[in-house]
Amino acid sequence: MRLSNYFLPTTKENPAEAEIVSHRLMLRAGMVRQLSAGIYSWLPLGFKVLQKIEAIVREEQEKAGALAILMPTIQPADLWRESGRYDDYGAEMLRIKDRKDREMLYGPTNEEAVTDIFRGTVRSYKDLPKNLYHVQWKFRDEVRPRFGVMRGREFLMKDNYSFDLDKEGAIRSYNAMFVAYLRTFARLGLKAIPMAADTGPIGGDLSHEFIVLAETGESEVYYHKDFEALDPMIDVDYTKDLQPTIDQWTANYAATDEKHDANSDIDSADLITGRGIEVGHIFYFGTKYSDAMGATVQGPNDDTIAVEMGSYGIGVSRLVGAIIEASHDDKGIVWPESVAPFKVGIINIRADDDACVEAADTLYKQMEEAGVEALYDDRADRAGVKFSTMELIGLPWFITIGPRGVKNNLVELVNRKTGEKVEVSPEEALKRMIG
Ligand code: P5A
Repeated sequence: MRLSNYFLPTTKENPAEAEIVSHRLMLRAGMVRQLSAGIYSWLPLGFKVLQKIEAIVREEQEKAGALAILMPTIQPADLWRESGRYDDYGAEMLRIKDRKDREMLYGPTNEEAVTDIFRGTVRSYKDLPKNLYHVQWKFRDEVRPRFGVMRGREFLMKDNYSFDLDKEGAIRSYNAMFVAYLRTFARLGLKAIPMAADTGPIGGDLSHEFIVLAETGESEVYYHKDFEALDPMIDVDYTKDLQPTIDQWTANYAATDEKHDANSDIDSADLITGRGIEVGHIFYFGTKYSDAMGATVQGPNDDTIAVEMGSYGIGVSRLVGAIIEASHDDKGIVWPESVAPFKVGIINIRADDDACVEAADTLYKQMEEAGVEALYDDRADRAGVKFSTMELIGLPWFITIGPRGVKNNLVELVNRKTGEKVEVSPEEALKRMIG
């Protein structure tokens, strides 16, 4: 992408309304624009990151056996009356009326909607287990929307729902999601710590939050001092019993919200206090919704069985902010490669020098042809402006092309994270970006 053709409205000034670093950097890097309190438009750079995160979340869901569907954002109030949550949800729910005066709502979550699909389509225990996911916008009229996309009113969530014949099966589904979440967050370059949690308005008796450590996080957590060294179950066989690994893992390393959590085996001397951002939350709630809404199947002995359910959420739009909180420096964002909007930036430091323009154009074209995502700063600006833009938007690599290097067939390859610089030929730079 040539920057002259792109839409990257960056700013130098710190926006006054932004209290935390990720919000400041997202506004300054031209990733999002606020349309109304807690409601954001996503500009090209921000949208690209959002889509990359979504793609990784989806891949890990598919690997764990979940099937993609898409449910609507608008739901009828009557469905929520069946579960009893229409009144429970309170002022967080955005309630609307259609032209026929029917009560509708903008979905804050989809347990009711998915249970409705299930009860209308699945009849027999032979069709179980099933796990359905979607990635869809939600609306929660938060009392205090803040921190940009981190606590929005409209936000993008990956939510999925498991249906099993019995509790044992439901726990298996829960465990598979537990592991899928660890893998998802690891691929996003994050260390996310599971923490036993309250179930709140979703309900149920088993639940874990996944917390990314960040000073600006809204929750206080205690976690094992060796947590950072843990390998989050990178290779996993989903057909195996995951319970022993999860038990061992949660007993020894998972975070708690109180220093002396009864469920934790962690020696209090090994606990570190920190703050964190909740990027995911999983729930097992048994037959809460299937009982209330009549989601039953015919069992093996011709009996009628209410299905055992769980729901699992990842804050996809919140993750954009959480990743920046976890990965930035005083110059700007430092994207992990897996979600970076482009892999490499190309800077021509002398836009008025024909040889430099030609060298930069050529390298950019070769990157395009090789399928390397490159952002080419071909503007007439000063080199300093181009450097600060690249540092601000945080691409993992950038390549600078100047008159001295062009004479000797050399470019400078810079690693955004370490600041390490090497002089290599353009061919070598290209090779490294492909590799
Ligand atoms: C699980 C999936 C649920 O809603 N029902 C379906 C369950 N869980 S949750 O914890 O309430 O939300 C799941 C994740 O969504 C993100 N999230 C938010 N992100 C941005 N702004 C918000 N206001 C917001 N509220 C929740 C969090 O990452 C949460 O873990």
